[in-house]
Amino acid sequence: MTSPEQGRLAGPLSMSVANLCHRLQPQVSARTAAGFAEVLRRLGAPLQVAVAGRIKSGKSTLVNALIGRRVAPTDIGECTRLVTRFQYGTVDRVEIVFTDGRKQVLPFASDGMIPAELGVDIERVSHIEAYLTNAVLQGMTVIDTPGLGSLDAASVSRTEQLLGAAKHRKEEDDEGSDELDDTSRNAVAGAEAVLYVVTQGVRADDQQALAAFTAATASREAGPVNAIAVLNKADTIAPESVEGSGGDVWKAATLLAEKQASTLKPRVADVLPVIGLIAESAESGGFTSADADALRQLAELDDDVLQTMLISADIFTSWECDVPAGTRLRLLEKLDLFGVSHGVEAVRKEPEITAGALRRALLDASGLEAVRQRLAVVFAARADGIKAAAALASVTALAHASADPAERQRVHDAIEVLLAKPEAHQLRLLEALTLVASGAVDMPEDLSEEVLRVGSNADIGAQLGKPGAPRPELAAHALERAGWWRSFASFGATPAQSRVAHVVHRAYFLIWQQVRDA
Ligand SMILES: Nc1nc2c(ncn2[C@@H]2O[C@H](COP(=O)(O)OP(=O)(O)OP(=O)(O)O)[C@@H](O)[C@H]2O)c(=O)[nH]1
Ligand SMILES: [Mg+2]
Repeated sequence: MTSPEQGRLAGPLSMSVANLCHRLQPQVSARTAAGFAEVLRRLGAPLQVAVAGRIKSGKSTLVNALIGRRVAPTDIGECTRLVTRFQYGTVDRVEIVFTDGRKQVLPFASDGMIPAELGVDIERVSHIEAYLTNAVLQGMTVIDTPGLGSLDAASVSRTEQLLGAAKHRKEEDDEGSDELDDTSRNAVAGAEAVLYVVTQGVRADDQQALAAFTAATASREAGPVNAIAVLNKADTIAPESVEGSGGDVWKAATLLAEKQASTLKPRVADVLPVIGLIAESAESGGFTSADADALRQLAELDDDVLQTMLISADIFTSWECDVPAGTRLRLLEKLDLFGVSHGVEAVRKEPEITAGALRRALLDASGLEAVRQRLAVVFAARADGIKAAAALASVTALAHASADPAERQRVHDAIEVLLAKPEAHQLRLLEALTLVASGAVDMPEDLSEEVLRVGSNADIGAQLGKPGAPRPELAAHALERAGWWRSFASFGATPAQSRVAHVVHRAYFLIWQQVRDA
């Protein structure tokens, strides 16, 4: 089958789901067929990653850092109350999408950002679509969301709707129309993965939002498969408040993040500390050579003086010194006190350091690289499974919503056939992975690690823990592990472990077949 979206499908399972939709389309009602068309469109699009979290947790700042461009308004303005989707486009363009489906082009502000104020009635705005040429967006669509826990009920409901938590607001009265009704729209509109932003305190509504998301994104318990969390604003943590930090900010952040990970379990696998503000400045061109010069000037100051200035933002900007107050304010906005202090240290260690190397040092200090890597491993490697699972959930929901029992049956039968295919095994593997990662099924640590390795990598060498090994060795190893897991499933495992073990056994078996036939 050839359709435009298939060239970009995430993998074999997405391909099977796409084929299912194509095949069924002529056999179902116009309304269901319209839903399938939407499912197909989404299957072919990059993974939809929502950046979610409490108000002012630094979501938009992190979005800018990830895209590598300061484009999402931060701090104030109407836009922080709206959902903005950043997707790849061949020309930079921003559109306001209204609730009635109408669209209006929105010119960029003079600083290249999406204007903070839209100049339209915000009550009638559904969301903003930003098409950008940045290459990162070819791999994923990033969705900036308004803060949860804000006082503004409208923006909360916009986010919850996007995350799939919305109640179906009204029953549709347009029976027979080809338009998607709310049920279908919600079924196909939910984000597929979430980057959850928390700051120092994890509260009840953080848990709630994550729970709502995981419940909505997959027909099965999804958990750590499609959610990762970051502890943002790591620079603002007072190390004295964290036992065992030894006064080190990053160590304190790491310890705190570990604690939060246990609180947020099983919704997320772990929590990575990050400093979004520094990452944004380093990645989006915000940190300039003039800023590097200013850091060099500050590095010349007497250390006692500098340490005093770094006690608070007020002292830093109001202290009498040779670096102009305006310059200091600018540094503070881009790096905050921790970033300034870190930058000065880098200069002192290496007085000849270039602006580029300084930018690189700041980026390293921000923790963004680890977040990117995690995104790549967790989301990119699992995109096929995640997208296919989301698409199947939508297809199921569309069938459920259908008034025709024969149509419902036809769709369910087709799904059954699909689930029996070898490529559908990765859905079961994702499920097993979730059970193990969340601790719902207890496994000895080395076995847990093995399950995670097999389930989290796209490359066979990496799945087998033997990257780059020759094929015969990979085949032999896969076969050996397949046998081991089969006997573990039969002897020595608890019933829950046994179910996981069967899935892992089959995963190894399929890997063995693949390597053997390659
Ligand atoms: N010190 C520090 N400040 C940060 C960091 N990340 C963001 N900020 C600041 O926090 C404020 C809020 O950042 P935003 O990115 O607008 O937060 P948001 O979560 O998008 O806010 P809403 O959309 O209004 O909910 C801004 O002043 C940022 O500069 C960080 O890592 N460290
Ligand atoms: Mg925001």
